[in-house]
Amino acid sequence: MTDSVTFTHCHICEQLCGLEVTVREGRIVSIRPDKQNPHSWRDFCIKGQRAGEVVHSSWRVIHPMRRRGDSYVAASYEEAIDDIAARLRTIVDRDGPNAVAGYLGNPGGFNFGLAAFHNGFLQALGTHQLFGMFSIDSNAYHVAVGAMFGLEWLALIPDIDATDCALLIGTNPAVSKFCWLGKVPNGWRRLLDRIRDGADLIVVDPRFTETAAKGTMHLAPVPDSDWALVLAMLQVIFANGWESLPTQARLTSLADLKALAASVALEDLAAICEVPVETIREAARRFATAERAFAYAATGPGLGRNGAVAHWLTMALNVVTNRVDVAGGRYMPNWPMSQAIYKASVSPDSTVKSRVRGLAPVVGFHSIAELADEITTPGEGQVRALFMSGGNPVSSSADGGKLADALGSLDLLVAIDLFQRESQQRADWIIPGQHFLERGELHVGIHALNDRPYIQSARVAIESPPGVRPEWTFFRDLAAALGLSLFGGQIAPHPDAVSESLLAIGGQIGMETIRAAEHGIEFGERTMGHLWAFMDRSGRTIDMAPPAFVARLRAMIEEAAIACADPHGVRIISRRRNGMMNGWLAETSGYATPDETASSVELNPEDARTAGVADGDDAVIRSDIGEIVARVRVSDAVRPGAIVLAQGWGAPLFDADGAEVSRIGIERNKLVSDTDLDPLSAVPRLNGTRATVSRATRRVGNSKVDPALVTTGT
Ligand SMILES: Nc1nc2c(c(=O)[nH]1)N[C@H]1C(S)=C(S)[C@@H](COP(=O)(O)OP(=O)(O)OC[C@H]3O[C@@H](n4cnc5c(=O)[nH]c(N)nc54)[C@H](O)[C@@H]3O)O[C@H]1N2
Ligand SMILES: Nc1nc2c(c(=O)[nH]1)N[C@H]1C(S)=C(S)[C@@H](COP(=O)(O)OP(=O)(O)OC[C@H]3O[C@@H](n4cnc5c(=O)[nH]c(N)nc54)[C@H](O)[C@@H]3O)O[C@H]1N2
Ligand code: SF4
Ligand SMILES: [Mo]
Repeated sequence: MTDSVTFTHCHICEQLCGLEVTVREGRIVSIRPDKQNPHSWRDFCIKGQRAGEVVHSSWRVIHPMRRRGDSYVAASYEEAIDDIAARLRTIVDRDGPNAVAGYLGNPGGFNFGLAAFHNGFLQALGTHQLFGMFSIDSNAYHVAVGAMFGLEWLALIPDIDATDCALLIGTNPAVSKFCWLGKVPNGWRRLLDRIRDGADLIVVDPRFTETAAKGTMHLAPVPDSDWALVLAMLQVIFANGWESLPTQARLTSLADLKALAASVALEDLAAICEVPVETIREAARRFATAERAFAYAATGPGLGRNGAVAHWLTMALNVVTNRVDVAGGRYMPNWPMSQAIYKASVSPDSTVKSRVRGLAPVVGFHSIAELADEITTPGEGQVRALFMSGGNPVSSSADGGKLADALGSLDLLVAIDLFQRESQQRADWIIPGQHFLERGELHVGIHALNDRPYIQSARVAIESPPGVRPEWTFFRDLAAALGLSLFGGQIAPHPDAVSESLLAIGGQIGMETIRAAEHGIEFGERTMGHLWAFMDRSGRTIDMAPPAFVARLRAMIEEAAIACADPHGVRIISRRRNGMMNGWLAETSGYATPDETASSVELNPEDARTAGVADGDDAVIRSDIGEIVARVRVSDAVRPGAIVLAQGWGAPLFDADGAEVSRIGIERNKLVSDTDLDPLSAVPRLNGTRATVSRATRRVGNSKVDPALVTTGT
């Protein structure tokens, strides 16, 4: 039998690496980088390489599964649609459409058909109860650029090749690969080339990361204190007259920003972030006086409780040193339609505040940290049904234990996933996910984040297991059963029709041309100045000191003064691992990479001594809301006062009968409160979580979990 070879791209992270997939007798035998793909293949990594193991995993959900008591029975799609439609009718008739909610996870967002139809279905139903993973990923950035530029979806790509100084704040691209709200293919290696040619790389991270190891300067602030560090840098820049303002756009409230920066003594700001004054001065000097530079903050500060202010100040740093929309700085990708496309393709347009806490949605979604309370708090609009599409918030979001209990109390929980994990454990229905290698689709939304005009349509590399249908058809059929018209009846109910309508917004390239290009197509030159053109067209100025941010910063300065006088335990931060994608792939590449201990806590020798623990011991990590036990790894790479727990581990897998078959690692987000949110962004304190460490008398694992089920994953 001959092999069949398909050229497509990976859908696991924004890099969308070109793949060459070989299938023999119905099985994937190799996945290689598609070197004819002009754009992205150089990032190709173990996650894409081992995607075939996910496709062929024996734990995959391969037919709709219906809950009977504590286990599941296989059912047909028709039975699923009939039952779910009937239950929804009852719920909506009784409680109204806002009793139905949705959660779209990260892989849900990477799945064009699923994202479009999940959102489209819930919008057609008329609910505002849409929860998204942005609140545990990027909200801090969205609210900051929204307040400054009027564009929550603004992607500002770092122009790595032309930069003389990269200031990286809470990002580890040596592992994560420069893909967060904009992407630079092969960005890490391109940056290494620049450094070799003499560029500065200043890394701000409480851990001496793989990225910091290649840097020219490393600053290790206290977790969640980047705002103080960046404010101090602004102060130094203003005091030395190093600012250089952009001429293409008008700035408002710059005087307020300057006054704020000068309002706190440099020594005090240095004491808050615990970075020496001289180091701050030097970093500010290098950044501000470099000919071309960019500052880039990502999830490190973004997932703390002070993230929105940190992101605002970082962007302000770029603006006052003229690093925006210029060579070597941060630029808006040159798709005239990129913003429209991205917004329209992934997010609904909702402005309704949340019922229980009264918080505004960000990019159209409520914070996932609000979901448990929305489910358990009685009253009109109480959530009674939930569609969970390609996400695992019990592991990925705050207070997973509380959320799991809330999910268990729903009248209807429908999960669409490749596997049954703990978020799906109490689902009434599990609808099979279709692996990305089984999907032919054009994800215009993610492609709109490219650093240059490039696009590729994914192709089907292998057929789905018999009977597994595209996920979007589930929502299409459910809408039909309920008599709902999707997309306002304006677009045919097919993902290609949605893609085409989005492509038409820009009118730059058509579907036929894209489909004909097996390895993707570059269709224009990279140009800059698009942000300024947008600001000009919309008559906007850049707000350098948005009032809500100023008020919050003032409050933080006061809080910090108190916190400094009251030394506490340690603060937890996260790290990503090569073989994992957030909480999935543990079952394949996650534990295939030897350094990837799932159940360890990394801490500084000083903190280990204080806690009375040594390398290899087990330690209890206790926060305000819970405790876990982890294996100690003493490491000089972590600054004192910070401890590192890898995020994403701890997702158990269940087999088709509902019994648990595998548990790897610890569920660190069970230590994070779902009420202690950044008031500007509604992000829980996933980084900077306060905790104490002490010697454990029992084995590694979660307190609520039978230790016998726990493996160390090494
Ligand atoms: N291999 C792999 N790659 C991935 C992913 C994955 O799970 N695995 N996930 C993808 C996703 S969804 C995203 S959003 C991107 C994210 O991409 P990044 O934002 O680069 O994510 P991380 O690699 O976690 O880097 C965050 C860094 O912030 C540091 N940090 C933690 N708290 C603080 C703080 O308070 N201040 C500062 N300055 N630093 C802090 C951590 O030590 C860590 O090194 O990565 C993507 N790429
Ligand atoms: N402490 C801490 N917490 C974090 C982070 C951190 O750095 N620290 N990072 C955060 C970030 S950046 C993110 S993006 C979130 C992610 O948060 P989530 O999106 O909620 O979590 P994931 O682990 O990505 O969810 C993956 C689920 O999607 C399923 N899946 C994979 N592919 C498909 C598919 O094609 N179809 C369907 N239907 N399902 C699929 C997987 O089986 C898995 O169950 O986690 C956040 N949580
Ligand atoms: S997971 Fe790896 S192979 Fe897949 S797109 Fe991301 S970097 Fe590329
Ligand atoms: Mo993310």
